[in-house]
Amino acid sequence: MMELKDKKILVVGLGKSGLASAIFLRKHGAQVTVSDVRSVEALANDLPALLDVGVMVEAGGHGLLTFRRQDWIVVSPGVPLDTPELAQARGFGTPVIGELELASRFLRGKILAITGSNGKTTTTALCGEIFRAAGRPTQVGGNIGLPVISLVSQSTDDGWNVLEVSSFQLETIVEFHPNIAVILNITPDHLDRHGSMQNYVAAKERIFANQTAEDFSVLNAESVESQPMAARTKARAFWFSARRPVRQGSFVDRDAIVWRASEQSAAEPVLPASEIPLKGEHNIENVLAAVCSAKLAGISNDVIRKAVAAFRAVEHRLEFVARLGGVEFYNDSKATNVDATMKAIASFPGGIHLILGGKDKNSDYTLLAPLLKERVRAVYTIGAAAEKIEGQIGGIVELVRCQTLERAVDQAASQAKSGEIVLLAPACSSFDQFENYEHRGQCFKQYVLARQGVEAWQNVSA
Ligand code: UMA
Repeated sequence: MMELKDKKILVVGLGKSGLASAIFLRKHGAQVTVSDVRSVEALANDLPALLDVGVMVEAGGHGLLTFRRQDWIVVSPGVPLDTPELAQARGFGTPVIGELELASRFLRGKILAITGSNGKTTTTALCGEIFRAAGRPTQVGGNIGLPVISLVSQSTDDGWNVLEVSSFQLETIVEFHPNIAVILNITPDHLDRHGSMQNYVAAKERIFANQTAEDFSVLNAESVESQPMAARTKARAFWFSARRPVRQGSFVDRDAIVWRASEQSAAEPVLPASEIPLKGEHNIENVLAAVCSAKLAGISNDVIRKAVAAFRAVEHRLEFVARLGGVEFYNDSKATNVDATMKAIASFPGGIHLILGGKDKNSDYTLLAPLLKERVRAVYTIGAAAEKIEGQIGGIVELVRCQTLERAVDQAASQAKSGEIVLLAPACSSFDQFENYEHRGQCFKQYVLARQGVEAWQNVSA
């Protein structure tokens, strides 16, 4: 545990993580300053809660002086680590950690941590449901939306903390130590921040860094990075695969999800694949990873089977929104990279009207070409990345430049025929036009649902 009383601690970034960290630190007696690039006006909602408890706030930029003479610096996940201010602080020997690391110093109970480029929110939510169904005291948090520091006060020694962790959070861990750590998959994402695929993979692998022979690492047998990682981890490696049997772990055997406890044991059926209530092959992998984690935590097949069957898609992940005039609308606003968009497209046989665009993350959209050709009728581009996307996929499918999401929904809805799909799976982050991906997904749903009125009117006038 860290001694916080009277320590000078700077929190960088006043989003969800920064706010929760600052309040936690202040409650434990630290002298806290928060620094954010946003203006006082933009931060207005959060300021009273901080100022009332004696937290100092620097708004409108990070001052070099503010980063001096601190005992600790706690950075929010979205803050890049290579800024001059942080470099200066490190030069003075000031420890720089993230909110996940801070929280893990105080969190009680066991930790199941899940990372991956895609599917981590669904898998985390599903694991949370399975662990709860098994009667384990369970808290769910992390990148899924609730900062881990907010889980500390309710954590108990006999409980489980089921955490979604991102590469941003893993970059700043020091002692964070999950009992079970899962890497679902690694495909290009956040290259604008990490600089290279190698750095991104290395950040993800940090999830295993502090594990010991008492712990479990869970890896995807279909991922090229997995074998070398399994060789490096000190934990016991377990596997999951949607394609072939694994030595120990979970896999698909004919129509069943099965579990093999060790190389010497026979595989036992856990649930029929037909009972998985989620669309897309990628969700089979998510369920396999959740089954593997639950079995490693000693949960019975019967509990797992019931919890999986009762699970519903998480908001903004291939979420069904409405059927209007025979056209189905799906919100996959969380598809913030090319691989996630490919998985979303692959979940439908064809007839897709796809909304793409937002803030580019140095992505390669040409990778979408084969699936676009095969399954997509038209692409509707929005946001800052529109031009780059159009340049890379031009000539493959019909392109409609829409600029805004609202216009894209209108255009796609009017072009789609009965039996076809309108899919928001933008392959980009949302920050050019929205607060975050949740806000983008909410707006999409609002625009779609507003069309119910349009549809009703058209039916009457027809
Ligand atoms: N800021 C600065 N200086 C900078 C950069 C940002 O002051 O150089 C400020 C911004 O002005 C803003 C604040 O930092 O006020 C935002 O901090 P943040 O981006 O870390 O956002 P939080 O609200 O704290 O949310 C974070 C995660 N955000 C990111 O990783 C970008 C949330 O994940 C997470 O749910 C939340 O903590 C709780 O744990 C979102 C995300 O997009 C969903 N994650 C990425 C992903 O899933 O791909 C990794």
